[in-house]
Amino acid sequence: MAIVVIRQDNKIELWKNALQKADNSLKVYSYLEDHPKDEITMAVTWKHPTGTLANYPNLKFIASAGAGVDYIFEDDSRPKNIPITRIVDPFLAGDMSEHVLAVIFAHLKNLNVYKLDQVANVWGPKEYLRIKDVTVGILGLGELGALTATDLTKFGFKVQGWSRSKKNIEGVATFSGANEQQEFLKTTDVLVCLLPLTTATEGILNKALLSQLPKNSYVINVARGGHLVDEDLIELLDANHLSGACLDVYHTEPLPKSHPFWNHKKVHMTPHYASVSDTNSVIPQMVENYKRLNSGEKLQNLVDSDKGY
Ligand code: NDP
Ligand code: OXD
Repeated sequence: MAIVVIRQDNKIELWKNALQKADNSLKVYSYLEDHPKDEITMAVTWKHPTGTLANYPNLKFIASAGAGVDYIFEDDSRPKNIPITRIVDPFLAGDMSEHVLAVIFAHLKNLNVYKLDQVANVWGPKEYLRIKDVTVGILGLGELGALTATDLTKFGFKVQGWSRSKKNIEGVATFSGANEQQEFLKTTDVLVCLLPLTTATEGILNKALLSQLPKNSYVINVARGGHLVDEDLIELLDANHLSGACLDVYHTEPLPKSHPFWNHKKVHMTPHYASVSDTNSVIPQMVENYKRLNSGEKLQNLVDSDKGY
């Protein structure tokens, strides 16, 4: 029984060492080194190269090193009948909430526009927004969306959220399902997307949906690039229906240099780093799940394969 770490960024050794340090009885390999493939029962992965999960004949479960699992479902060659787990972690949720708060405050006070003015040597005072006049609407009221919503209420924002099933969150107006989406959108000044990417949510941030927001609304996508129809966003920004957008995630990452977002004055970009799994905090849940796997107990933070999240 052994664990393989599969990721394509420069954090593979960090994860391998952190797992090993958490329990030195574990056998942990990087997928890049020589390793006994038939011994591997758990794969700890983040955006693995397509096809790599199929290399392990005795794989018993796949642990996503992030909250999202869309990239696992996209790999058709993955072993299909084994459990998938994901990260649920207070730092991951807290870091996302802090990111969204920072973006919203920058929007209220025009900070990104002033940065452009500064670069162009322009002295251009602009009207700003007050917290009490702004309603933030969050698509997705799960681990990250619910905390972000609650934190926003503490600063005095009016907050509402939309999810698949009805929620009850203190101080937050909640909407659910297709029937209540229009009502949610028409009073949302700042829209934050914190949905998982599934067949049901792909392309949800399209012209039909974004047009229902009031004029001058602002859009924040911190979920997945696949939620957004890029051309529709640009059309609504250029038509001055939307006042701006802040994006952390893209269809292709890194975003190709030729993409129009790079030079669009109303698009503010961050490089998919709104919130990142902290090994110190999340490794214990991975080790616990490995132990549960070996003793036949139910795993924590299981993904529902039918729903895709
Ligand atoms: P959760 O699974 O905890 O929450 C998902 C929420 O979306 C739930 O409220 C769920 O509703 C709702 N939802 C799902 N499908 C639909 C649908 N079809 N219609 C309406 N609502 C729907 O996810 P997390 O909060 O942990 O994470 C959300 C996403 O954030 C991740 O999947 C990932 O893509 C992204 N992320 C981005 C990061 C970044 O750095 N940019 C970092 C971490 C995550 P219900 O509760 O009823 O099931
Ligand atoms: C995640 C992410 O899903 O970092 O955890 O995007």
